[in-house]
Amino acid sequence: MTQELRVAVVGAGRMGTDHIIRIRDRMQRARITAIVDIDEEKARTAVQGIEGAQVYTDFVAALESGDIDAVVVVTPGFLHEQVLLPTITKGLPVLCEKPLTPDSESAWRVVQAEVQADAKLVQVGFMRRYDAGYREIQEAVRSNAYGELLALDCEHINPAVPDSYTGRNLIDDTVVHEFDGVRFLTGEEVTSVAVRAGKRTPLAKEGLVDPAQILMTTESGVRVSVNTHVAAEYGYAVTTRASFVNAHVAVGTDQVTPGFEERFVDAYDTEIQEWIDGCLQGEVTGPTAWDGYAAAACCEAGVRAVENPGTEVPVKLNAKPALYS
Ligand code: ISE
Repeated sequence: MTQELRVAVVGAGRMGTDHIIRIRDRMQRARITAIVDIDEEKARTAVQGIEGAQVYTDFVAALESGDIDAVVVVTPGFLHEQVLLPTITKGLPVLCEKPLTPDSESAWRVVQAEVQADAKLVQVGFMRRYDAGYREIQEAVRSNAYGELLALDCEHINPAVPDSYTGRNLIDDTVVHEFDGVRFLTGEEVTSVAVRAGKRTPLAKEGLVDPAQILMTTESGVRVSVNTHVAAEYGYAVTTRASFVNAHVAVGTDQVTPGFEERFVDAYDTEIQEWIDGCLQGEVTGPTAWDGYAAAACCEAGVRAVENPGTEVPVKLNAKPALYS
């Protein structure tokens, strides 16, 4: 068994840099041997202080270098597939920041590539599964400590979003976390999505429903609401209140941070360390390509719902391959 995982990080933007610093300074049993970015300057800046790491502008060259055991992909979502497919063919584990890919058709191609390889190599970066509060709720659901789960009421607040952010991104960049979170907490698929619009903040980006309320239903009928507000200026906040028959559990209610990096720093650290240790044992234990595909299918329904406020849109899923059972 390898004692130290040699990691290539693909993408040296905001989140890529965060993961590079995390692996460099805080993770055990891993070292970065390659940083890949089409912008060579960015990669050169990110590689500073990392002994022995090489800079690449071409991912395939890094993959073929013989110097990496695993890959972390932190490029924009529309570039994920072109990194994931050759990595799966090569048989290396890969942690892919969310979303897996921008739509369910391309996400399904990733699932099919794993089925073909007969190996679960991809882990999707749904870091909330590693958050202590989320794990507390999931444990309460699993143990039935307070009776059945009836409803989840969530807040998802961002201080600001980039100029390029659209109604589609509200769903596939922001609410994608709740789609996965709901699947994680309930152990069920989301069956439908609807969006309610209301009074807009004067700070809302043109054409954006902000705040918005995203409503979901799960297979057993758990009712979910997610209040989004992405031009909040005052900070970043993510809360979840789980209502059970005999009690409620609320998490994140007293946490307002400048951004998601601070709010989820512990979750990211746990996520990446568990991933490293799993890779060294030859297994990927976190959210799979199937989870990424299912979230993409929810996003597709969500985008239609955001375009048609008030309409309940069903989530369409292909049958789950045996690899993920
Ligand atoms: C960002 O990429 C994240 O992952 C944050 O958690 C989310 O709140 C934000 O909306 C996304 O842009």
